[in-house]
Amino acid sequence: MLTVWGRRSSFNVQKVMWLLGELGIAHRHIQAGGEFGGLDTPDFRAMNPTGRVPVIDDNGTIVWESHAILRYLAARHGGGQFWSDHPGERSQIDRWMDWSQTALQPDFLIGVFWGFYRTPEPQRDWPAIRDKIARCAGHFQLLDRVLADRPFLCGNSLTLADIPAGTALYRYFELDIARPPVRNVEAWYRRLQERPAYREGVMVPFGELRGRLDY
Ligand SMILES: N[C@@H](CCC(=O)N[C@@H](CS)C(=O)NCC(=O)O)C(=O)O
Repeated sequence: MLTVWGRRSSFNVQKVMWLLGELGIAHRHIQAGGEFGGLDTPDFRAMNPTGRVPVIDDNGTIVWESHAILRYLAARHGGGQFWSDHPGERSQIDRWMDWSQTALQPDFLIGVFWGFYRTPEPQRDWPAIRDKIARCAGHFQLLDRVLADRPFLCGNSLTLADIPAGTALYRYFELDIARPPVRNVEAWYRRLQERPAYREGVMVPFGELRGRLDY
């Protein structure tokens, strides 16, 4: 049986839990990292030398790095549903995954979620937070334009393209921050919330992380 390591409160773990739910793969889940610890043991480091979650073991195939896991799961278990076999179509999906990891995630997860929510109030760097909130507004306005003529980032159905950026939506809309109206993104978020795998994997209350700078 497939095993996944990683605490449910981890953004990167949530991407994987969401896809596992979409694929309907029976799995064993081991909470690890944060308050659960376990990332420094020799056994864990032998699986993932970086000592981070998520990690999966799929009958002896060990994969770490959330996007590598998403691609592995889609290729191994998705039958072309979430990640196309066609190189051109696949690149459409890949570019949104890479954009999320290199543009949206640093500005939102590091800049806003860590800078604002996870940082105790007296330590908050407000000019930096305001800058990151504005950058995120720009990112979501960009997605809003893309979603003007399609229900999901790469067309009519959910693909891996939606997973990294879509995982950010729950926290983005829950945080007490200024947001521009982004009607198409809001409609996309409602569509994602209709999916049980999204609700269970991603919509995990995160109050325990408020003002907490250590993992
Ligand atoms: N680029 C990696 C980042 C992995 C990462 O930084 N994971 C965090 C959780 S989101 C972690 O393991 N932190 C240590 C901890 O939770 O104890 C990925 O996408 O998987």
